[in-house]
Amino acid sequence: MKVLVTGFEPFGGERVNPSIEAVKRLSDKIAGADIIKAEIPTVFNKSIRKLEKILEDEKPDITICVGQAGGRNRISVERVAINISDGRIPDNEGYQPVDEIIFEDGDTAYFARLPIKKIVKELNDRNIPAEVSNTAGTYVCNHLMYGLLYNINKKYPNMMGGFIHIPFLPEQVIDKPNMPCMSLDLIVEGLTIAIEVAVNSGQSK
Ligand code: PCA
Repeated sequence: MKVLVTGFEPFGGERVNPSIEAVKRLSDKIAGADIIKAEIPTVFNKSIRKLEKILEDEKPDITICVGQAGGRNRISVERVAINISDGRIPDNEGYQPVDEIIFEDGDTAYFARLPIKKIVKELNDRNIPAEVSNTAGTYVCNHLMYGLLYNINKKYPNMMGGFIHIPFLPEQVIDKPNMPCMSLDLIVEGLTIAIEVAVNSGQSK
């Protein structure tokens, strides 16, 4: 089994993005599955095009995209992606869409194709704070999650896939009093557990 895991480049004035830092540190094999890692630009449209190219080349069985959700205090396993982009800030190439449809022929929303509740339960059972989140926002993370699920629905019906948001790293909140954070080690452990649960549920199908 092959699992693609993606992280984003830093954006919004941050020097790091915990998502790519954590993805880089994942083992190359988890629960017997080969782990393929990729960095995605924090740019509307280009992000989906890069993901589509990797899906074409690698044909993974499971794809999990990871992004930073500054302000959240736990690992958030996203339930749904919506067919709209509305940038609070410009992306890394200066583009800021307002209420833009992502795919004209796509559904209004797609649900994650991951065992989201099982993942959250396993994380919490192993003392890692986690939740199901009902919104991935309207910025590049929702955009990429929507692009992934659109491709799964249109082209790869047997692929599992979804999105996980993670908090800031401790080093990012030094200048942000009262802002939650999570250590890189705990994030890596959490993503590893999420992948294990997904791989095991994929094998039992
Ligand atoms: N987080 C952003 C985009 C890239 C990232 O890591 C988001 O939540 O939309």
